[in-house]
Amino acid sequence: MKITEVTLRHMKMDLLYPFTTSFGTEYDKDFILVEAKTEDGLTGWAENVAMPTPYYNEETVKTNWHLLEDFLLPLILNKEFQHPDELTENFFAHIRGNYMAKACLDMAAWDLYAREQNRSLASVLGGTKDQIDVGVSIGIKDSIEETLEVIGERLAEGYKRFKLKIKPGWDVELMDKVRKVYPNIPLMADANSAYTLEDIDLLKALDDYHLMMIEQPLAYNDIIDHADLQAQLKTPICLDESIHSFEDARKAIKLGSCKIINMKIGRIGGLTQAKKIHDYCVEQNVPLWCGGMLEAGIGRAHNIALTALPGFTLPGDTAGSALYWKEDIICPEVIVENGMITVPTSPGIGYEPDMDKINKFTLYSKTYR
Ligand code: OSB
Ligand code: MG
Repeated sequence: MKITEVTLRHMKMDLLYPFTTSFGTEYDKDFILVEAKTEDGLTGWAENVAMPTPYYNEETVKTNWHLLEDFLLPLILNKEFQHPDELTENFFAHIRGNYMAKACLDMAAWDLYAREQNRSLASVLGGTKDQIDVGVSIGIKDSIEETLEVIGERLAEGYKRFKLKIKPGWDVELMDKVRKVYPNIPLMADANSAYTLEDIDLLKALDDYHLMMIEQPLAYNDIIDHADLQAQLKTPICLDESIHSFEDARKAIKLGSCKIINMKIGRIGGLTQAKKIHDYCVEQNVPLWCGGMLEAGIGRAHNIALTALPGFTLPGDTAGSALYWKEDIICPEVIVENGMITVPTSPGIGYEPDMDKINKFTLYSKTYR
């Protein structure tokens, strides 16, 4: 297969509701959409998940455009490859870091590879599920009452796991009040690196609320202090920000820095690397779930396909389109029914890109040949 043309689009879509984490508030989604064409006339799609600001990780929309235009696209355009594994394992192997930039081309190549065989992306990745369980990530609100209301709505919609964003001052009291109203829901917290080991007493206090896990409590680049913390906590630690590669996952598991991993395709450099981490976690008995980056429909479609793999044993952050967008960029939208999404079986990502919507939300585009 040979990719002969790639169009990058700088997209901007308003979020229906602002999303607040310990590192900031998002009001809209500003991202790069990738459309890759082959010499045989196939089209593959992917979303880049770098954010406009370097607050979640160090990559941004601008650094990703730079990496794509000046380094990554010249390495793949008009180059023959047999399998999408070759992108990250071969063409990009000498480029350090920049996982989100690499991931979006890997994902477009996987979509093309599936379409070439007339198979769904889930099936070519080794997916075994017809349906996947879905959880929801609930941002920091103005009040605990408002949070309780949102949990109630999501519960009624069928969501199977409730992740609450926490930060210093929005943690123990929040969990205490939520557990008084909802003693048994599958509940977890995500700190996005808002604490240090000096907060050990507070983090231990969270052990009283039988949380499924606490996600990334300590520094975004740490696996040493997390191991120390895990040894003192009953609640399993799940790592998000700290895991960029198979090697990071192997070392974190070896050190006991986490008991669960949040897989984000963008953060770890694409689907080839995601499969490697998946297989290792299955071997090591480490539960996995698929995280989200507030993707629009095309990014979500990749997350849904990956979640069909058997090692994704916990509900992921793949909530339906209706929680983010007035209009999504795929047809049909991502629908969550009884807390589940049906994994599409049509070729590639399995959702049709909606060109009218895509054009409507495009600020700027450029085609590379
Ligand atoms: O830490 O998982 C995170 C969104 C943006 C950046 C980081 C994170 C998140 C989410 C939202 O939690 C998950 C989603 O609904 O897509
Ligand atoms: Mg997280």
